[in-house]
Amino acid sequence: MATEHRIALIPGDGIGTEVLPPATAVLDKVGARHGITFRYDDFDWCCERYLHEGAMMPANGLDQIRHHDAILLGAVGWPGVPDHVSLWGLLIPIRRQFDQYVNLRPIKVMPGVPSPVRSAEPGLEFVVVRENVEGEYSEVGGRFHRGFADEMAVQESIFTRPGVTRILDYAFELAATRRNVVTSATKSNGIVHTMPFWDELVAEAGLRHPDVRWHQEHIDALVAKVVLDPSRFDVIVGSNLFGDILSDLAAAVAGSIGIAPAGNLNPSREFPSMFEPVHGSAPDIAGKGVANPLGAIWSAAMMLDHLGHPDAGAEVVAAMVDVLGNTPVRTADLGGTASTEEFTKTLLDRI
Ligand code: GGG
Repeated sequence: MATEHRIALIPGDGIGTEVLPPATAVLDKVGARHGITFRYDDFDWCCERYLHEGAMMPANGLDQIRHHDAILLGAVGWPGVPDHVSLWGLLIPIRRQFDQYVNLRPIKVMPGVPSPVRSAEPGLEFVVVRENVEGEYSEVGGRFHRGFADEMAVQESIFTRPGVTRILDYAFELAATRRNVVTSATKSNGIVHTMPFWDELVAEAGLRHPDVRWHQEHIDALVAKVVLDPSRFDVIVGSNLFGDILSDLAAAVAGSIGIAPAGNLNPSREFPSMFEPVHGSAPDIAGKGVANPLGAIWSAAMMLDHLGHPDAGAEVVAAMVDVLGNTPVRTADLGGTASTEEFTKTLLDRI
């Protein structure tokens, strides 16, 4: 039976506009093989809009996309607009309003993509589960005595029992489908209220999931271990800030942040989930047609999984592995000379 999905496309800024067309081309091709059609609605919400109209998206923007089946986003951020303005004007309202409290970031060493870490063999994989709607990403705080010698800034973090419990349960349940190991990242020797609270809730989650082994690591020691021996990890769970930093680091360990995908998931499915490459808008290469589209394409594969088409998603990932493992075609971030278009064509030919 044919299935149609309505997808909100938000290319955003810089290379975001260059990597979404390859992702939709891949979706259309794999969709045709599986009886899935996609109807795309484009939203030009970006920093340029902010510069002209004073807002990254219209006041009713969230209402415009709340009934889509999913959101595919490119990248957010551009010189001339402070990063916190673009992030809080677009990405964060979407994550929060649609209760996308899980940021799922799989890491995989692909064949033919050398890792800077000697022990990271092709096939090595683990996943970072980032809490996505609270924690250190908070508007609570303020700037005081601006312009005076005693100027200061105060920033509060917010960790709630329901918010931390649900992300930990998600991580433990995910681990139960994998290698049964959760590593939790905190810094409870230095941050004395929120982080010990998180650690206590990890211990409680461990009691609810007795078959899953768990470890607690201070974030500083953990990043060193991820670089030195990534093979020891399976599911790493962390707060909004720690999960963000860890997953960029882990993507670099896997060879390039250009490949890494992310799903901002609303597990209850009351609202659409959003899929986006981990990389940003990359102003240094934007407009040159050389961006690696794999982060966006892999994110689209995660979207297929989420929409109930795991076979189609797996075909996309298999085609990625095929191109990287069996052809020399690469974009510049992976040491090649292929343009975004050439790379995408090679991939499409293998789906
Ligand atoms: N495609 C991801 C992107 O553009 N990210 C911009 C960014 O700064 N993200 C920070 C975050 O995910 O919290």
